[in-house]
Amino acid sequence: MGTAVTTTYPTADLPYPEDAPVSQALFDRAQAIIPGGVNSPVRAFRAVGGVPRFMAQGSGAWMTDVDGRRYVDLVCSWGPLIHGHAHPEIVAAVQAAAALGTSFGTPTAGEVDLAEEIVRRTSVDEVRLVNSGTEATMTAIRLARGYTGRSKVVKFAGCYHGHVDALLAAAGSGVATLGLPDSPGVTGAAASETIVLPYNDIDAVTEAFAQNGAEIAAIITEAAPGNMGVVAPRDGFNQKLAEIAHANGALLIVDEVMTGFRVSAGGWAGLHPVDADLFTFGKVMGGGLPAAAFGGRREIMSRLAPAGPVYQAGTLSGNPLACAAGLASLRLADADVYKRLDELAGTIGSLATAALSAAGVAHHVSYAGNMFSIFFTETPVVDYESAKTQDAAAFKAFFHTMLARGVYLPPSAFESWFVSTAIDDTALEQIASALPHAARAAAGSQA
Ligand code: KE4
Repeated sequence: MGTAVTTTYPTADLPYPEDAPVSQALFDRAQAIIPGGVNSPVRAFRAVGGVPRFMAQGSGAWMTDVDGRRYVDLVCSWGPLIHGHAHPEIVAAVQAAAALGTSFGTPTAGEVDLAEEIVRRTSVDEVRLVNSGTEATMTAIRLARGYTGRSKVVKFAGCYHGHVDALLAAAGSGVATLGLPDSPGVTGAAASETIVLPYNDIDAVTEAFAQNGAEIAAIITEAAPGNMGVVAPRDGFNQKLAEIAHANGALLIVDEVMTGFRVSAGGWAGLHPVDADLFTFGKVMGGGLPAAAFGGRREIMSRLAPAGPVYQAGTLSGNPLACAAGLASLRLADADVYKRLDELAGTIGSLATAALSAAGVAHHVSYAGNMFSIFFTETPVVDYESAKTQDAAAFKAFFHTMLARGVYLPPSAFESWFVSTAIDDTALEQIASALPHAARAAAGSQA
């Protein structure tokens, strides 16, 4: 039974040494029996090198690794933890649910409460709870194909919608991080049904529909992509996608797994309404436990089993502990929380650009609400091709210097940074003190 690690490295003793012996020992064991030593590729530090840090505990804005080193967390479990680690109300909700039983395989009140909270916050009529964003997007695609009777799907290069066969073409996130030429194992048949277009290019979408319109079931897009680094949609892009799809008898699926309930109470669509037919959700709505969802117009959702013929199922869908965590997280997320998340993202982005500018490092901070990332390039980044112009060596030097100085960034330049309301002045001071060193390291890598 793991025990919480007490910090043996007071933050005053920064920077941390490059080696991480306890993480290394665990990583050696893990690599013997888990492919790549991790249960999700982007955690493996492959793009930045070094030993992935095994975390022992989190508290508020901080994580402590198994070597006892504390970090301000700017990954937040890849988005879910808008209130930080081990928020007492979320922990209490999970503990109370667990004491009543961990799973029943029956309907429970908590999943109705969570579904009602999602419907209240968004434009969907109905919602189905699942266990991961991948399940949500996979099923939304199946539903769109079932509803339209068509098979082709349009996606955008650099967008990542989970490891769904049909959507692993030119995907972002870990696929981009590892530079994988798509993914072996995805059959030609699956990939042939996918049309990959450059992001933010509405003319390309118009052309694709001119050529394939009658066969296209849906367009799927990240509401505001965070998986090629953060690249906001051009003004009106998402709504134009809806117009083109609907003019051709297709559906628009807006993937809010990352943006949902993070960038506003109603996600990206809460800031920029869009006439989408289906939405997917995840991350924040699970409060750090496995929960995701998809929802949309009643006439489409009612095609889903057992109401309709499109099948989808899940042993642990609507799990009581995940619903308790998600509901607690959403109920805590009032207007002040979203205001604070926006303030923190602005503050940290400004500190980063000040440090990088002082060091003479070509870069720009790219925002989508309170999601943001730093592109080490002079090229304006509007899509995956321009995102790939960033200087990987500069990011690597920057990342490791921040890590050594107690700030945990996503170990990939093709990811979003995430803030939590638990980031207080002490945490901000740690970030602010690390940034000039990291900026100089990035500059040095370019020398
Ligand atoms: P999951 O299956 O990982 O729960 O969700 C897939 C997914 C779907 N849609 C969007 C917009 C997403 O960002 C994701 C997953 N995000 C990545 C981080 N960029 C998860 C981290 C990981 O793969 O370990």
